[in-house]
Amino acid sequence: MLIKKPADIPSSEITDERLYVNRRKFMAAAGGLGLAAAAGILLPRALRGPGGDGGGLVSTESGGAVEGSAAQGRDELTPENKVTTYNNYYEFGTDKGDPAENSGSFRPRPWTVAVEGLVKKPASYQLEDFIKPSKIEERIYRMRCVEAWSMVIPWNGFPLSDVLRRAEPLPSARYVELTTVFRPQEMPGQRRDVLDWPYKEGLRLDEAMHPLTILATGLYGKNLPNQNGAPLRLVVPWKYGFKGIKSIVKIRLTETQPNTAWNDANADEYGFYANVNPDVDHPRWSQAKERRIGELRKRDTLPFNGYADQVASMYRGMDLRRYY
Ligand SMILES: Nc1nc2c(c(=O)[nH]1)N[C@H]1C(S)=C(S)[C@@H](COP(=O)(O)O)O[C@H]1N2
Ligand SMILES: [Mo]
Repeated sequence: MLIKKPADIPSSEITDERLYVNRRKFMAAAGGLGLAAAAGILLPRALRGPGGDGGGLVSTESGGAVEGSAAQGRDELTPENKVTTYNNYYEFGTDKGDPAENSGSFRPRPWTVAVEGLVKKPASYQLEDFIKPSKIEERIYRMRCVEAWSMVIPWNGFPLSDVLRRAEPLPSARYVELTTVFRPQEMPGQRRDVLDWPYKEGLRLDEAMHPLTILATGLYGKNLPNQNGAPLRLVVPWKYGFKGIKSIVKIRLTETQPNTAWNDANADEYGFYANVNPDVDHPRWSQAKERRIGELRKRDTLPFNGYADQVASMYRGMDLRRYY
């Protein structure tokens, strides 16, 4: 995220090279059939979207949402071992491999989540009471980091709106602030002043209530690995990855726009909205293209990460260059 140190650049280049080699090996093993076919993970034309009624299907080929070549429009799942070893989770270190390496002794259970602020029914939940297994569904989402790489991840989770409704927001509630656990004993990164701990994120209430916004409890059908934000993290697929706060302990409804960890650290580079937008560059690099982890060629970045049909209306009339 921060990418302040030039040293980060060579290290990410090294990672890229390794991914290419792995992919080539995989394709060779498949006799040229291709990565997804070999792994049996070719996605159906329509990705699974919100709700079970089919009304929210996210089609990869619908309405011109995906531009470019046919190859560009194909959404293959990012291999699980990439999803769990290429992470941003500064509580465990600032390199992509650090979270997988340094999060082994983090204890995601027992876990308590507080829902508080401008709600009729503030409450503190044990994880088991907070998560209703019957509500857990799979959501295959395209994810896009502000660093211009992307992945396609099968999440397991439930809509954030479920918990917000349960708490009964007061009419004055307009925003939701989420906070990561503070455990410097288990999180070596929190012993350094990389960010103002604990990590915080925020959404406008309508964004938080949107059916695409989920609290994820797992990926690839398993409990979330520590490095991906166990036991509970936010996933907002039309926003840059940094909005996806991990290991959440507090959800607070507020009247005013909450501070967020990245906005506090560098407001010019990381805005509150952070909607994926190919037309608004990060001050130090373009956002027009992205590289899917595991792929060689860059692809065009889509407005709202390809979810414009479902979310653009929330921003009608807003200057998205100002509210980036
Ligand atoms: N608490 C916390 N949450 C965080 C981060 C972090 O450093 N700390 N990094 C963010 C960034 S920049 C990204 S891209 C995503 C990465 O999620 P993933 O590792 O599951 O892909 O987590 C986000 N959530
Ligand atoms: Mo990110």
